[in-house]
Order: sequence, then C-alpha cells, then structure tokens
Amino acid sequence: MKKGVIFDLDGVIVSTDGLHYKAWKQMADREGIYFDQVINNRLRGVSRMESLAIILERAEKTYTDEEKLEMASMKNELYRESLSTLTPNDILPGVTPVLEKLRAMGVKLAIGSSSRNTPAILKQIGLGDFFDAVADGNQIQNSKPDPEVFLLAAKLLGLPPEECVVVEDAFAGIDAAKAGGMKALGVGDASRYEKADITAPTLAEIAPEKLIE
Ligand code: B16
Ligand code: MG
Repeated sequence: MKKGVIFDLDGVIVSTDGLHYKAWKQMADREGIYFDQVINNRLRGVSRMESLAIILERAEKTYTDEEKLEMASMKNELYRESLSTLTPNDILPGVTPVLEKLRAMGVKLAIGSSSRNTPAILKQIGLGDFFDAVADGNQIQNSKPDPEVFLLAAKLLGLPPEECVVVEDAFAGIDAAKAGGMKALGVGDASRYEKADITAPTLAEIAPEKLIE
C-alpha cells in the first residue's frame, strides 16, 4: 500500500481551465493573436511563461522578453480577479469523499501544482489548511513534465517517491510522475493516456483502496 497521494490542482481538485482561458483570450485579443479552446487545451499543466510561448506561436511579430513579462503579468492580473469567483462548490465531483477516506486511512496528502496561484486557489475553495504538504510553481525551477514538483511534494511529506501516487489530468503531469518514479492515476484528459498506471473519468469513479494499492 502506498503511503502518500499527491494531487495536481487545476483539473483534478478544481477546474480553472475556463478562467485561464478567459484571461489568456483577453490578452491575445488585445494583441490580435488568434487563440481558441483547442490551443487552450495545450496549456494544461504547463507553466505561465511556457503557456505564453504556445500562444505566441500564432503571433505575427516577435516580442521582447520585457513585453512577454508584461503580457504574462496582465493575464495573471485578470486571472487573479476571476479567482475571487471560486467557492468550495467548485471542488470537482468525488474529490471531497476521496480526500476524507484517504485521510481516515492514514494516507498523507499533498498538492503538486505548476500554478503559482496555488495558495490563493486553495484558500478560495476552503482547502487552505487541509493538505499535509503543498508544492507549487513558486518553489520549482522546472515545470511538468519535469518531476521536480512531485519530488518536492514527496520530500515535504517525508516519503520516498515510490511510496507515492500522483493524480493528474494532464499528459505532461503523468510524464512527470513517471519520470519521478511514482505511480500515476490519470483522470479527465489523462484518462485517455496510455502511460497512466490506472485511469478513471473522475475521482468519483475510483475507490480510494484501488488508488493506493
Ligand atoms: P499560474 P496544475 C497549471 O496548474 C495549469 O493547469 C496551467 O494551465 C497553468 O498555466 C499553470 O498551472 C500555471 O498557472 O499562471 O497560475 O502560475 O494543473 O499544475 O495545477
Ligand atoms: Mg492539471
């Protein structure tokens, strides 16, 4: 039995895709850059600056590093404003019962997210003090598919990687978990990914015992 479960945040605990999309769309429209939901899907689990680089693939001019930082910062301000609309009702189906059951079984619980807004999101959905450890985009140099954020989460839990399971919705996140030597459960988009050890459409469809076996 595994001793720890590391949850990705966006797309696993709460869905902020739509909020990221709206903020990036406003930035892209301002610059006259084409951006749609299909391109937005490629941003899942990817860091803020890497997301911007994907959006700028469609740009007709090249931007300086300073301009890129300004665009990312504008997007983040819009995104931060929209986070104030999140409430505990936005926690995805099946998440709360799974968290409660795992905790009752003595399993340690962590967050491993690329998002630098992780503390604000957890606070908004009422889980600010819930997890035993939080590793996020503020503490790492290399984002998923690099395993850094999950290795940090395991370290903060005081567990070796092989004692941990990662729950992810992004292909890059599954790759990161496997690169870190961890078992990976793919949900949402990643439930179609053959590299995941186990898959489920949502956390509501997986028994906690199965997750940590
Ligand atoms: P921020 P996760 C990721 O979070 C999002 O999926 C991704 O779309 C976003 O670009 C990234 O966080 C960085 O977010 O701009 O808030 O630092 O899925 O790793 O929890
Ligand atoms: Mg995610």
